[in-house]
Amino acid sequence: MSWDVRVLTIFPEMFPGPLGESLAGKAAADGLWSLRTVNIRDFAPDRHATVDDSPFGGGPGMVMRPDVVHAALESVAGAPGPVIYLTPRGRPLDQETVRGLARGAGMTVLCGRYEGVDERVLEAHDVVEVSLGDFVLSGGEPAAIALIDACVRLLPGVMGAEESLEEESFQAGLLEYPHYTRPAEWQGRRVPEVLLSGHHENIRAWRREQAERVTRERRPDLWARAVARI
Ligand code: 9WO
Repeated sequence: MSWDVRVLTIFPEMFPGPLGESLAGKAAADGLWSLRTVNIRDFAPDRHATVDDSPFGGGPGMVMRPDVVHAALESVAGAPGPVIYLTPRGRPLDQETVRGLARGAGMTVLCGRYEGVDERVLEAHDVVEVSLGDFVLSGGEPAAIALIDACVRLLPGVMGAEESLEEESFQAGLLEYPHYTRPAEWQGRRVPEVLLSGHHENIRAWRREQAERVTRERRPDLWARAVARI
C-alpha cells in the first residue's frame, strides 16, 4: 500500500524538487509513496488562464479565485486523506500531526499564492489549515515540500534503520542532544569524555540530561509540556 500525495499549485515545476533526492527520492523510486502535481491554472476557464482577482473590500494584492481552486480540488475528489492548506493562519504543525498523516493513506496539499485563497472554497472543501511557523513565504510550495518530507521519513520502510525512530521516541517532546564525530579534538575543542568511555548507560543518561537542558533553555513551552508528561 502506497502513501499518495496530490499537490495543487500554479508552480508544478517546483516539485518534486528536494523530494526527488536522498531519502524521499529513493522511497518514491521504491514505490513507498507517490507525488502527483495538479496545475491549478489548467482549471481556469478563460483564454488567459487567470487564477487570481482583486479582493472585495479593496486593499493590496490579489486573491485566488474560488471557482478555479474549486475545479482543481474537484479533479482530485475522492482521493484519500485530508485537504491541507499551508498558511501562517493555520494550526501549528507538530510531530504528532505528522505521525497521524503518515499513518493515513495520503493527503492533498493546496498551495496558495498572492494574498491567499477565497475563504469560501476553504469552507466548502473542509480544508485543514496548517502552519509551519510564524513567518510569511511568497507561496505555500516550500512549506508543502517540508510537510511532505516530514511525513515521508516516517513511512514504513523509508528509514533503513528503525533505530533512529526508536531514538526519536526515547527523546519524545525534547530537542536533540549535541552530536559529535571524529576527531576527538578539533580546533582545541574536545568531545565530552563520556562519549569516548564506551559506557552505554552513562552515555544514555548524559544524552538525556543534555536534551532536557537544551529544551529547558531554548523552548520553555516544550519543556513545560515534557515535564507534564513525565
Ligand atoms: C501575503 C500578504 C501580503 C500583504 C499583507 C498580508 C499578507 N499575507 C500574505 C499571506 O499570508 N500570503 C500567503 C502566502 C497566502 C498563502 C500562501 N502563502 C504562504 C504560506 N506564505 N507563507 C505560508 C506558510 C505556510 C506554512 N507555514 C508558514 C508559512
